[in-house]
Parts: sequence; structure tokens; C-alpha cells
Amino acid sequence: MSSWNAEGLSNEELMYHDECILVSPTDEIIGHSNKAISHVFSSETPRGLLHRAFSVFMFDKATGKLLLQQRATDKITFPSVWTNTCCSHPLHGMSPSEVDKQAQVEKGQVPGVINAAVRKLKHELGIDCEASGIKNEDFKFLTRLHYWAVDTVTHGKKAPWGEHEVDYVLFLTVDSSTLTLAPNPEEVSGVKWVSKSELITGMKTGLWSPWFRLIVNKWLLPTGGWWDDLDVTMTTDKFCDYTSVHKF
Ligand code: DMA
Ligand code: MN
Repeated sequence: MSSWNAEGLSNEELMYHDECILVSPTDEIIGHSNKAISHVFSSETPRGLLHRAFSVFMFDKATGKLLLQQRATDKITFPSVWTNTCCSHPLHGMSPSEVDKQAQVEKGQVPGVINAAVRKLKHELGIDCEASGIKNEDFKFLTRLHYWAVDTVTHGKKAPWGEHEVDYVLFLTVDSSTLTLAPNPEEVSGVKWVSKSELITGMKTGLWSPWFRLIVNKWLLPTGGWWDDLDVTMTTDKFCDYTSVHKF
């Protein structure tokens, strides 16, 4: 099967290729390990290995709509569920670097995570940030959350893996009328722009990723939250919390 990532690797191969950044519960870097080892929930590592991740939420500037993606059925972890625009892991050993030091993060500087977001927007959705006029400084880092979740959503029973992450939340606003989406079928089986009320209705049924549910229920959907006035969220520090790692 063809693959759209730079090195032409399948989803199985990526599980052994991608080196996740392992962290302590306070998000201090303690090492690195591949995606397979990091995500297996075994008797030795019942919650896998805590690692860094990121979640991009891309909104259309004119309408305020959020771009959702449905994960491909080929994804090994959490296939078929609907989730935010793009989720993945900043990786060890990449160029440009995807590793941010804690001291930088606490000042709101996450250039490494943003490099990873740029890489994965291209890989998953075919969005070439440079060609689309999206600059690294357009990404708004809001906060971090620490959560874990077994992959039961689609398997209907306990899968041998799950997520255990410190997830960096990034917002981005774009002009969707000039943006070309070319979803990679190995990664994404559907995309949809939704308003806040459409999302609330949509989430009453169907399969949704656990991290998306946590983020939207705590921060996006509440009245006066991150989605109600995107201008304030994007241009002020009102909702930025760089020093906490919110524990779920
Ligand atoms: C992992 O996403 C990140 C989160 C926030 C769950 P993923 O499994 O889609 O990563 P990848 O695209 O690298 O497989
Ligand atoms: Mn993960």
C-alpha cells in the first residue's frame, strides 16, 4: 500500500519508526521510545509509557467553524473515531527539531511541537502550511493536559493499547476558502467543518476520541470558553496556561 509520509512507511512500520518523547507527569523529558512500545498497555506497563502529543484545532476565520477529521479504519490506535483537526506526537530525532525544553514551554514557546504539527497537517490532510500562507507563529499554544485512555471505543472491548499522554493543545485560524484539503486515506477517512451547535448535536451519537471529548467538554463548549470568541482566544493570553499540566 502506498504511503504519503516522507519515508513511504505503512501504519505498522510507523509504529516502530516514530520515536515518542517520554516524559514525567510534570512533562520533564526522560527519554524516548517507539510508538508501539509507548502505546502497549501490558502487565508491566498497564498505562503504556507517558509521552508527549499534540492536538490541533483548526477554525475557519470567517465562520468560526472547526475542522473535524474521522480517523481512517487503517489506523492501529483508535481507528474510525471522529476527532479534532489533527493529532499526533512530536518525535525524537527529527529535523527540524520537535523537542521543546520545559523552561521554554513554561514561557509559551513550543517551536518543536509546532514543527510536528506542520509535518502532520501535510501528512494527514495534505495541507502545505508554507504554500497556504500558514506561519509557525499563527499556531496558538493554549495549555497541556495529562490523560490516559484504553482503546475500547471502536474495538468494543479492551484493546492491548491506549493513549497516555501530555497533550499540547494548539489552535489555528485559517481562510478555508483558499485552503486545499487532500486527506491521506491511510490516515483520514472523512473531514467536516462544524459550528459549535452542529458539534453539540453531532456528539450525541457516533464514535469520538476520548481526548477530544475531554478537551471540548472542559474548554471549548462551555459558555465563555475557548470557542465563543475566537478572536480573544487567538489574540490575547486570556486562556493561555503554560505552567499547568491539567490532570484528568
Ligand atoms: C496521537 O495521535 C495523539 C493524540 C493527541 C491522541 P495519532 O495516534 O493520530 O498519532 P499518529 O498520527 O502519529 O499515528
Ligand atoms: Mn500517543
